[in-house]
Amino acid sequence: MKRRHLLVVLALCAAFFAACAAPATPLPPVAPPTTSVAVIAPTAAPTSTPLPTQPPATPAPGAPTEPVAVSPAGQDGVPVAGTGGQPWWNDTTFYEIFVRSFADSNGDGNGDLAGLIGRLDYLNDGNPDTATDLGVTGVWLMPIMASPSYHGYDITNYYQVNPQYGTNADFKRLIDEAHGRGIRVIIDLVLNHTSSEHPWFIESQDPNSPKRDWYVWSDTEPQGNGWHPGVNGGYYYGYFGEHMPDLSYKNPAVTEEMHKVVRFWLEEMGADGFRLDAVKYLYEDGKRIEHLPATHEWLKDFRTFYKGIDPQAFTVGEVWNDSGTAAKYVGDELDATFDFSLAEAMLQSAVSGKSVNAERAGQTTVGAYPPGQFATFLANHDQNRTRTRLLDDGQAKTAATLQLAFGGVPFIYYGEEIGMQGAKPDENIRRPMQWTADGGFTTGAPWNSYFEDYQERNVAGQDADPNSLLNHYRALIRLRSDHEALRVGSWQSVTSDNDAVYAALRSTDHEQILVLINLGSKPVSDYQLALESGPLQPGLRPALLMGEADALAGPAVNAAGGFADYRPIATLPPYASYIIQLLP
Ligand SMILES: [Ca+2]
Ligand SMILES: [Ca+2]
Ligand SMILES: [Ca+2]
Repeated sequence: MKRRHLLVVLALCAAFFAACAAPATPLPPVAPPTTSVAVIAPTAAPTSTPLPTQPPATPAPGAPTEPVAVSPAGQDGVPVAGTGGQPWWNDTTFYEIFVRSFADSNGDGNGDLAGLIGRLDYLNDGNPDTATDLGVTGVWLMPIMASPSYHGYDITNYYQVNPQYGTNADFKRLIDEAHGRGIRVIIDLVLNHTSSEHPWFIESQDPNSPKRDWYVWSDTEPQGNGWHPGVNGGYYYGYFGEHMPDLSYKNPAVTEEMHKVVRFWLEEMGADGFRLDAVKYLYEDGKRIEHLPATHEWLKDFRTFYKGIDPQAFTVGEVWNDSGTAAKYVGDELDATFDFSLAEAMLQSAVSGKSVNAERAGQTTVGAYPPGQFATFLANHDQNRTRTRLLDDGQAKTAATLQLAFGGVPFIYYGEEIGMQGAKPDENIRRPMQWTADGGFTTGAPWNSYFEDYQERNVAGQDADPNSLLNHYRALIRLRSDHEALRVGSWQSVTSDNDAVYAALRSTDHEQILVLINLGSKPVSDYQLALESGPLQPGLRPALLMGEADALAGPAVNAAGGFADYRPIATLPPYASYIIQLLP
């Protein structure tokens, strides 16, 4: 009860922030609030009233007094508390954190939860009146459970925080501190395999142990990859290597145990959901190792299980495939999956200076998933860093706009917002966060060295530069939080006759926004935009939410609600991002 209440309060806080935060750029008349607005102070303590239907009793001073809109049921019967009947995660901008590399509180060179808590104000200070924070409203923590490896994807105890990162009490404190700032916390959950040092697996090495069939064993060496000899005979399956034996989900005891783990993190530890690692590999059958029907069936049951504990809990899966394949896991299985194809296409458009990749992939994504139920990103902890794949900060800015002005649930990999660099091997794409010209990650010797440019490229330096990549990210995230069309609006590709110009229309019943980007390194004057049909009404007045222009033209709306021969701004400078609200 208490937990559900906290979530609702969080959702109300998010709505409050969205309604009250000032736009990043002062502009001509802003559209009236487009959502029914919660009236509650951001830091209000939970009251005794269970929601979801009751408005909070005491309005914050000066807050609007419209009724609270908490939709009782979403598209699939799951309670939602977000804009336009969408779940809360569509109102959220996430930030992926490798705890070991983010902030070290005790000088041992390893980042930890206390260090992360100390840096939460950088992510979101909880005060809607300040724009000096990044403004993210969710974090995904890469694995924080006990593990012998630096990365943590091989777990030895699913019920204990990695002692190098802190204690379970530290995690609960992180949850409190994050929630107090309007930040939700999801954690990596590794279901497919454990560490070979997990007590379950050590026991399983004994052919007569009751844990033997918790893992995938064969008496004889099977054909195919991923089989490793056991110390007491037999061969075990470990797709990701001998140190990561696959659990056997044919055994109901394994499912039961993992349900216990999920219940523990949701109920006792207060997590808001999970990023599910390597989820397409759960079941295997001979040489078939991914996307097995049994995996899909398991995830359907899993959904029933975790939504039964917390209907607001969020799951996002790693299914590293094309959009259509990844989307098959969404709906009655996971809440969302990461869209790897879209990420690749956005980077391709940014680096080539041509809009075609992002436009086509955008259409594919929108067609493949239930509205908004996909996670966007540019690069994650398994890929070369975004800035390393791009030529300069200008391209990093256009890539950021492509992502954050798209729909879905955006995730930003830590350091991406300052253009941190790094190419594989993996340790080099997971280096310490570059806070200051001295590094600023630890007072001791960092577990891994900073990237070589940390003295010039760091948070402190970019904080002071209004044109920095960091401040571009801050502005984009703030606009997304302030404008429902950017969060949950439909996405329509707008045709441009110049292949360097990307344009899209984002619209809800209440708001229309045109996204316009010059992806190229040269100014563009010869371009015309066209939208065959759309939701527009004649007489729209354009207002700039991002970008600078001497003059701004509105579209001549046609009978089908679209437009043709539209050039909102005479000349688009290199790598310029414009976000234009179309007001009635
Ligand atoms: Ca430490
Ligand atoms: Ca703030
Ligand atoms: Ca497996």
